[in-house]
Amino acid sequence: MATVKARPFNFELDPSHAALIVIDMQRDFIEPGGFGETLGNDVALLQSIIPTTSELIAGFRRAGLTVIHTRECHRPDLSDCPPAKRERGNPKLRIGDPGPMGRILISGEEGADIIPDLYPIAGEVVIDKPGKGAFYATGLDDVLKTRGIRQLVFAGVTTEVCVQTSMREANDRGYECLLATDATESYFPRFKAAAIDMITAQGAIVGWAAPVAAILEAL
Ligand code: TIU
Repeated sequence: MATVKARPFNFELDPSHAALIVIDMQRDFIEPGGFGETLGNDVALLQSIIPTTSELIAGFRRAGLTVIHTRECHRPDLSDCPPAKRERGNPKLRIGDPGPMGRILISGEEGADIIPDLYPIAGEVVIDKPGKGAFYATGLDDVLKTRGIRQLVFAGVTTEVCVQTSMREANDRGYECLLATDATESYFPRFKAAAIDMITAQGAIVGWAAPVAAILEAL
């Protein structure tokens, strides 16, 4: 066990049963011309966490621990994209439309892939997910159970959408969840702060939160 100084109280990290989950660090959310920008967001905000997320991934790799990456994306025929998701709002481009990085949020297109700075290395699991949560309609739970994983450290984007949804799904499945606060970001700074507060309130009702340096120190 290794103690991580965390909110709302210390997290006892058991490296032999822990994995890092990096949520949706895709070009479509972080670079101009992708899904995030078509929704009307300033994607530059998300770029600030690339160095810290890279350090966190490197720390897990150095320690020989499991690193899992997710990508929010859909099949080219959109058969796994509910019309309610595609038709929501008034974006410039919808899921499946052609954009500067290929079709928006479609598996296999440049925009749906993970940004080069955080690219998975050989042997790391990449989970493609059609929803906001990483467990919905994916094999993630099986991957984790097969490896004996019981604790999950979360990084990625966006804090209050795909990260928080995935943490809630994980918490309900019995995983202990720790959010890396400077390796996650939102298009809305106040939503990030509120999400961290919600997750850690009521005695870590969803999970714990700690900066990357505290997690690396414990590793
Ligand atoms: N990955 C993820 O968070 N998907 C989103 O659509 N996030 C937004 O904040 N829009």
